[in-house]
Amino acid sequence: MPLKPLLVSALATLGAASPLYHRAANETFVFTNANGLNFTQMNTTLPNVTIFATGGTIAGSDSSSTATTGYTAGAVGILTLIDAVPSMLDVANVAGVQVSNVASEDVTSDILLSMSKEITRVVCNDPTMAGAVITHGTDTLEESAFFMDATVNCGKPVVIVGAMRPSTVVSADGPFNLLEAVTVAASPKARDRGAMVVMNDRIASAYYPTGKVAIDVANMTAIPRVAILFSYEDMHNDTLYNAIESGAEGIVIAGAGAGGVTTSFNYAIEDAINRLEIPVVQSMRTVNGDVPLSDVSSDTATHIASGYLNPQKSRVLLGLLLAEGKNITEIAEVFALGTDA
Ligand code: DAS
Repeated sequence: MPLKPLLVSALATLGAASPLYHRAANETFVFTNANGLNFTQMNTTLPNVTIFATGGTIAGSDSSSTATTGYTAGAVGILTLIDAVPSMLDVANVAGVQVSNVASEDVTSDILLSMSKEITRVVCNDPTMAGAVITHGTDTLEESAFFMDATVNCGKPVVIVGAMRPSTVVSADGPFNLLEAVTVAASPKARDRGAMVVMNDRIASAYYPTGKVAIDVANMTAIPRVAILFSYEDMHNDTLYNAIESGAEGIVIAGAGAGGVTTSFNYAIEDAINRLEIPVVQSMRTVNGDVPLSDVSSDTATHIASGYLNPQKSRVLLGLLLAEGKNITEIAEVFALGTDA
């Protein structure tokens, strides 16, 4: 549907484009909004959704149309991904923002912090925008989803989507996943549900248990380094001290059972907390489970139990709390919101 001239004059204020914005030289856009977002369609009866592309298999490419392994993740640009799903334009007007184009192992805290602020700026703070979609590799998708859940707090949907097969394979699942993600992000029913992951006909919550926090990143410039240490029989204390000496400002333990470490390592944890003032969160190396505070507490140090948060989500939360400037006691209070006694 062509754009109504009145709407164009009312809304088409050309803004200075952020460095995040990607615009192919040969692309034709019918509408650029006040934040510099470019739309290939502006149907005024449809909601507006912005897709933030980070890379991953959903943007993967290979010269063979049957290659489902060995392809390059994060190779195809956002405009190509949008063009591959014309039916998306029956659901929403979409703008694409190329945040990065990497395999998800290479998504950094800097990328997430910058993207979170951009989502707040161009989606949350723009009443004409319904929601945001993030295309992402699946390997670390839950970390980024958790980060967005904690830091984008306006009630508009943020939907993270990936794919198991690259965009160039004959059976690519990315296009349909992207259509479903945009459909969810455009829906009023998706509001106030936190960040969600949409793949393979399913909608999952980025943050499942209780104790959810809202963190304001507006004034943050960096996320402090947090190391995850894996617990095992014969675990050596020097892994803890080496991580701290290398610059870790917080530690997460992927503990055995309910956060367990060797007796000797437990003394090292208490030394790190009491003498070095480094917060140590005890999580679990099992795929699912709960670390209750009662299983890691003592009278001699402020232990922190991860509750239902796995090590990678605990790392994200601890980094954000450190960035807020919280001390060990305050950090322990936040983690306690999501733990059983
Ligand atoms: N290497 C993976 C990644 O980018 C591929 C995927 O998206 O599944 O996370």
